[in-house]
Parts: sequence; structure tokens; C-alpha cells
Amino acid sequence: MTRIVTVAGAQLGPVQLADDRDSVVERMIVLLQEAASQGADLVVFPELALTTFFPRWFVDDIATTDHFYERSMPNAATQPLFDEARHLEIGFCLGYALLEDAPDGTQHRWNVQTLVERDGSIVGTFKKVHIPGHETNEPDRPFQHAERYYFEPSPDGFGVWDAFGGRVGMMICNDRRWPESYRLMGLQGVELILCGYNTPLHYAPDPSQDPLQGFHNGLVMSAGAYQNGTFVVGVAKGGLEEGVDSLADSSIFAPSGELLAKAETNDDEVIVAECDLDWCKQYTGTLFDFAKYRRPELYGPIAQP
Ligand code: CDV
Repeated sequence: MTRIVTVAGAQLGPVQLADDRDSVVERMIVLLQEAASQGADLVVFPELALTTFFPRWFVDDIATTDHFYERSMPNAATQPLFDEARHLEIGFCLGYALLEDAPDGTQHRWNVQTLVERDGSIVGTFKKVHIPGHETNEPDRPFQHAERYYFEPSPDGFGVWDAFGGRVGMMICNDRRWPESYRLMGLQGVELILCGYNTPLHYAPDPSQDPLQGFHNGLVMSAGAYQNGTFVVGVAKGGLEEGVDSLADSSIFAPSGELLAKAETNDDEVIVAECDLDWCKQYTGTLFDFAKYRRPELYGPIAQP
């Protein structure tokens, strides 16, 4: 039996502060329908897809930003997306901010992705592991990247789920730059990694990296795919959002590290690739046969603080 999953990346152009969730969900439904018309089984949306990238602003009272977070998934605003996906028998992966009330009365703010199967059932929700940026206001920057103020890092790490006939993992934006993200999923037999991102083209701590954003984006995902024998799907919210220009370049990489599809615009756009999950075995069963060739007894320092 073949295990071909047709995967679409549903890149979003900018979502401005004035854009409400209903208008964003409408755009996402158009992308979903376009992906379905191209035979997609699974559509991947960007990180924090439902709102503007609010960590670019610092506020003294974090509670004034609660409206950027979802309290449940699905909810009234996203139900039309869930309904249309189920109608089209297409799965999806959605990035958003989640505000959780814990039983002990504490509140938790997470940057998450939820994976939904073709029958509408929720497969799992992944919390971002590597939280970049800063936790206090840095007014000398042209814009903030205060993710470390707005989100806690995941206490769970990288999971892999049985879904879409294969082994599916998730990571979010900055996670894609770390080899450990891919390897931890690789050790769980991952065949398809889904990643949404918002990557401003300007990196204030070292602007010499600005012209390299596209290169680094392709470099890490291609290498992560090859070294772990897995497909990798990276999907951007790109373009000029509230005065901040962000990388588009949504891409799908094969287990060979080869680029299968790449967005051409900075706007709403669908990219599609047929992913034969059995291709992974050509790498995980040969060069990257982990059980045979890894030397974990020598890798201890990697996991030391
Ligand atoms: N949303 C992100 O995680 N962005 C980071 C930027 C700040 C470096 C990224 O790794 O693309």
C-alpha cells in the first residue's frame, strides 16, 4: 500500500492589527479550498496565524493582550475552518496563541500548533520549545520581539503522532533552527514535520544576518530533513505586517534534503507536494540507520545544560 500524503503549505500574507479573526479565517478557508482542489490531504498554516504577530509590541500589563490568545480550540471564530475542512475531508495544522487556566488557578500562555485529522478529530497540540527574543522592553529596537514575555517554553518537548498514515511531528518557527528539534522527532520515527513561522527580515541583535534570512531558512529545513530522513514543511506568515517585513519562502523539503515546492509571493499562497512517506526509509534504513550507526554513548554533553 502506498503512503502518499499530498501536503499543502497555506502561506499567509500580512495580518494587520485591524484584521479580525473572521476575516483571517475567511482567507484561510479560501486557501483550504484551493489546496483541496489540488488534491491536498493536509494543509499547514503559519505560526500565530489568527492574529497579527503581537510580540512585536511590549505592554506593561500583559492582561491587556488577552484578546490575542484563544481560550479553546475550536472556538466560535475558528469553527467555520473546522467545518469546511471536515466537509472537504482535509486535515490541517493551525498555529495560534493559547491562554490556559490551570486547575491550581494559575494562567499559562503558550505558542501552539494543533493538528487536525481529515475527520475533524484533534490529533494533538504542540507547544513551542525554543522561545526566541527577549522578556523585557528594549525600546532601542525598531520593533520588539518579546516572545519570552508573552509565552512560556514547552515543558513537554517534541512529540510525534500517528496520523495521515504516517508519523507526524510539529515544531514552531525558532524550533526549526535547532538540530535537536529534528533529531528528537527523528528518534521517534518521524516522517513528516510541520512548522509554521513568523521571521522578521530584520534581526536587531545582528543585522548582518538580515540578507541571509532566506538562506538560513532553507539551510536548516533542508539539513533537518536529510539528516533525519523526513519531509519538512515550513509555512510563513510573510510580507509587510504593521511596518515589519517578514520572510515568506514557505517550502516543502524531501527526506533527500531536496526542495519540492516553494512560495513565490509574500502573500496568501498555496504550495503543494506529494509526499511518499516510504521515501523516508531510503535514508533512515541506510545512511541514517540510527540504531546501527549513531554513537549515543559519546553524545552526552549535548544534553547537558
Ligand atoms: N517567531 C520566531 O520564532 N522568530 C524567530 C526570529 C525572532 C529569529 C525565528 O527563529 O525565525
